[in-house]
Amino acid sequence: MVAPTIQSTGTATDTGTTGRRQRVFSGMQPSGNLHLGNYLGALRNWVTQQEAYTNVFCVVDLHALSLPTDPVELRANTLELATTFLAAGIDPAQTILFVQSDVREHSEAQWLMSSVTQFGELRRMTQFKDKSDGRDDVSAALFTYPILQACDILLYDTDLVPVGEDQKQHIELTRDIGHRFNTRYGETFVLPRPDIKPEGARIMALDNPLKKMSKSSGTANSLIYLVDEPDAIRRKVRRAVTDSGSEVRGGTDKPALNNLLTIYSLLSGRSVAQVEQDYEGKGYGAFKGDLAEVVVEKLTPIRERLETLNADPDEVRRILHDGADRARAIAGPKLDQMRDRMGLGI
Ligand code: ATP
Ligand code: LTN
Repeated sequence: MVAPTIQSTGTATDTGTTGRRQRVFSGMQPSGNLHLGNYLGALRNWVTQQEAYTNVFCVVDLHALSLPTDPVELRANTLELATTFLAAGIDPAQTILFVQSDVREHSEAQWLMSSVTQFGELRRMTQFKDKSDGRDDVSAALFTYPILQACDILLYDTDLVPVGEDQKQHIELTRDIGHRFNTRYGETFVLPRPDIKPEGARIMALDNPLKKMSKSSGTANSLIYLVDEPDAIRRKVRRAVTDSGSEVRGGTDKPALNNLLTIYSLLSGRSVAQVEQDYEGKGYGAFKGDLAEVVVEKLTPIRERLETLNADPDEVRRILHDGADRARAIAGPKLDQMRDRMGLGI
């Protein structure tokens, strides 16, 4: 039994089947500093679409426990990630921003949903295969991780989930198990769609355009962090690999250039074709020099806001606690409904 098929991209004009304002949910793990891939593939879209939707964004600290974590580091990373969301433009006045473990409904819902999830479905998840790398000594949490992610999404009657390409399979699983619950116990969940933009959904490593830019498997020169100082950004862009040839023109045999052109285009607001035209006859050197400045110009305000917000962590904690209260007010009744329909409690 599989949920009805879906399109992966939603638009701000979607009204959904219920006629209510569409709800967006997304989350990120507090597993270290955010990089340009996280920003262009996910966070930037959260911010730009904020006014068109009702939004719920979450720092998924429970998910971070699926790999070995140091408690002190986890707590610091959680605060830092939430602060980065705010610095990038998430507005707590219009958006619910909270820490996953503060809303305990997620963990309870996970157990309930694990009873409608098949072992074989989890075994097919490519992120599990990548992260476990064939080893048996990984945690059971790494295996059941997608059930918790499904609960994050389903508890909030989510219509759209803005993520990068690598999360598509998890959203499909969310639909499948949500649909199975609905069929078995009665209509309870909205089935969400992934919102994956065609551009920026898979930013590649600067030193290897065949691998995605990634926190956990990246080398120092493969990624640009949102908190990188201008000089570090310039150095990394200068060292980024390019393809053979000298013309600034993308193409199927130019993975490195395609990646740099995508980054330039998304950050400058100019289309790839316009950028190619701008650099006709100018060569890689000029292009990379300007690309570095485009990145510096976009990331500097975020880094500066982050520094300001870091000076008042109690204010960030207050925003997160308020967000958790608002999240609980939605997730609580949904969990009660699940329990009731499954025959739990007397
Ligand atoms: P890890 O390598 O530890 O899995 P990550 O860098 O891939 O981490 P996540 O925390 O898994 O990042 O992802 C956060 C969000 O950023 C997700 O929506 C994911 O799809 C998106 N994302 C991650 N890497 C990229 C990338 N290279 N290009 C575009 N989007 C990305
Ligand atoms: N699995 C995601 C993080 C994540 C998430 C979510 C994303 C956890 N819960 C709910 C969207 C919606 C990741 O690894 N990036």
